[in-house]
Amino acid sequence: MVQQNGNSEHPPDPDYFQTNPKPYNLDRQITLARSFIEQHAHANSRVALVTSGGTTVPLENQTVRFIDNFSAGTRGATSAEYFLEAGYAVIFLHRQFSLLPYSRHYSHSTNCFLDFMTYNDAGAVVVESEYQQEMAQVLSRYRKAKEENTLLLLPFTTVNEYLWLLRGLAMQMRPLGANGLFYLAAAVSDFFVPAERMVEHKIQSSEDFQEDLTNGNGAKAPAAHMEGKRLVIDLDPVPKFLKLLVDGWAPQSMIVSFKLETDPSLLAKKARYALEKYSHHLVIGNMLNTRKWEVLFVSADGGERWIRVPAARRSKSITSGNHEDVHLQEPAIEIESWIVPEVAKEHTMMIEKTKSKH
Ligand code: 9Z3
Repeated sequence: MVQQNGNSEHPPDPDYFQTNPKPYNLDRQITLARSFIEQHAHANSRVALVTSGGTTVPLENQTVRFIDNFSAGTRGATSAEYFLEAGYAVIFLHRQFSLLPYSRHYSHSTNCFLDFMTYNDAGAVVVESEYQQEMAQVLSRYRKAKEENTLLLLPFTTVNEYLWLLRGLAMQMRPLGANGLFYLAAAVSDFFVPAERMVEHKIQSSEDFQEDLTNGNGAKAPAAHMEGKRLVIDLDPVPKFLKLLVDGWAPQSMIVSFKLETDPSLLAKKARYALEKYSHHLVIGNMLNTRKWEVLFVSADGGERWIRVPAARRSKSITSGNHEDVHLQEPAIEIESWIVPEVAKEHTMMIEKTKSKH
């Protein structure tokens, strides 16, 4: 049953969903998710909701300008493949046009996808021989996911779309109980422009066109406006959705969040802080510059451990100038191939614990 606001067992949803508009295609996306989840719940399979890519914060209703969050979608798309390999069905909630499972091997690459192609003697387009073997493997895994209907792709762009979708999907996943897993790799905006403070039209940079700064209802100061030649942006905090997810939307699922930092002295502290604040199961900390080589697992049982892929392929290069620039080549192993089995193992333990309670 869908949790209603005001239920005394759980904190009510904040005003957020009353005051920020439901995305026009939400119902269609939730309907797709419902039948996907029903199929896998019926088979008693595990379902992972993998979030991926960055959310945007539009500055105008008819959006020309927006603020973006860093994420190519590599963590999410790569992890989704390993979850599928581990037997999970995957709902892939991703930033539109960011990396996707399987196609990631050929999109966004330094090679254009046409560089993987050639002509055979008969003039037909075929895959270059050097890519044949790897592409055959990727293709077979992709086809298996399609045939078995184990991968559902759902796109978002704005933080508002993301939050509505996350809430809607969490409610649909409830019947899965402990078989549900949330793997929150998306880079979600911490600040946003609430609908009531969003201007309708493109903000004019020219002082000659700045007369109308109201948002139409005149009630609240617009979040972005020009002061002379300066653009001033004043953002609200995004509600702490992780708290809502853990306590209200998906209390029985396993919840894994990622913590992104750039200052190494803060990573462990901030990851532990998040875990204690939201009381979920696992925080995976990563640094912007080393995220493909190492991650820090911080668990609810107090444990902290680094997972590092072999350092043999690391190289240091000295740039001209006085400072040393650490240049990291692609790692030899995809770190997600180690992260995901660890997460799945912890998920198994959680499921066992839940079973033994009943
Ligand atoms: C991450 O930390 C992801 O691992 C990355 C992946 C965004 C670094 P890429 O897609 O990058 O491989 O290029 N995601 C979580 C980021 C985030 O917004 N976390 C919130 C926080 O740090 C908590 S949910 O406060």
